[in-house]
Amino acid sequence: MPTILPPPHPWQLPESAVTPESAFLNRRRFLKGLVGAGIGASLLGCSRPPSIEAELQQTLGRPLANVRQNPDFAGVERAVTEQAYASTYNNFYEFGGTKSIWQPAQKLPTDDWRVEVTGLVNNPRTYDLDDLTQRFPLEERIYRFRCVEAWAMVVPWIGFPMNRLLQQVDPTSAARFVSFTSFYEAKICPGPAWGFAMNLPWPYGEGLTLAEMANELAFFAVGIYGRTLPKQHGAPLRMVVPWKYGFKGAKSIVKIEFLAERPATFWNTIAPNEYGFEANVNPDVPHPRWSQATERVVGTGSNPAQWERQPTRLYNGYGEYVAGLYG
Ligand SMILES: Nc1nc2c(c(=O)[nH]1)N[C@H]1C(S)=C(S)[C@@H](COP(=O)(O)O)O[C@H]1N2
Ligand SMILES: [Mo]
Repeated sequence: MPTILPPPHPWQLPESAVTPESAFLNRRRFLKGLVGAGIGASLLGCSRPPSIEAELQQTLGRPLANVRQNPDFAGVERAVTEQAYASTYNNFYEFGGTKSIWQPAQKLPTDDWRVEVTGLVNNPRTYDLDDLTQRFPLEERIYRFRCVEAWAMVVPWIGFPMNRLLQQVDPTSAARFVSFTSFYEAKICPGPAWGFAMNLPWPYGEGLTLAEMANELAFFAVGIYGRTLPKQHGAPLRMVVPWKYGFKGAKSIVKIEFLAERPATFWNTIAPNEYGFEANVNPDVPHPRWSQATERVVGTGSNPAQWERQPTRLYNGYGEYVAGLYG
């Protein structure tokens, strides 16, 4: 790795440099009670509207109707993360290299979104958003979420299993891998400040094996907290692969391609020794520069540096669904 390469994640910065503590205190104080989890959560319950509240609220999507709560994923052993945290503490490097990209990400253009499904499939096709949300019944799933940087959340996603789309496009027998490509336009996406000296491998892309995509946990999200996805979460369509580190979940997907060979992916291209292709959550496999044995639970206190630490779980706690895919 060249020495000029700054951190792809702000791992060595003190937390206070990434997310000013005062901002969190303010959000905590003003947004507590504003945002709840789940279908139909009211976002209007707060009597005092400071600017951050109004501004965050403007980033939220429209309420989604006809969403079934999937009883198999109705909750985990932890509380759902408050949206005031989840929707203001994000990774979306197209819009900057810090956790605080929720405002810059509003530049993402989402009108007339199209997703092209192509490659080794019998029924290639391009979907618009209505196709996706009307063709595939929407369900809510509460999933654990684990970033490779060792922070974790619990997120109420709304969307549909990847398996549904898989059945519809019908991969050929030659298909072994799937690549997922995020939106990118250089004039809209400044990238991280440290990226100026590097030719980053845009657009952001991720990949799965066909078997991983077919697993019942693999999910396409079009919503979160009862509404369509805000831009900072990867509107209007993003991947959710809860047994893998968060970077595997590409945001704002424009293309899905079925392939015979493993695709190149964004972080794996930048630093293959730090970001494997498989990237299953595993407490016993440390990142080269930090332990993965524990994780910080986002929102468990006003100071991110003091967020509660909990043990990391193999496959992020989803071994019963996915262990059979490996080994
Ligand atoms: N296109 C794109 N997708 C992305 C990223 C990104 O920078 N660009 N960051 C990834 C990482 S590292 C994480 S942890 C999750 C964060 O998702 P969230 O902000 O919705 O919590 O998005 C993933 N998907
Ligand atoms: Mo991440």
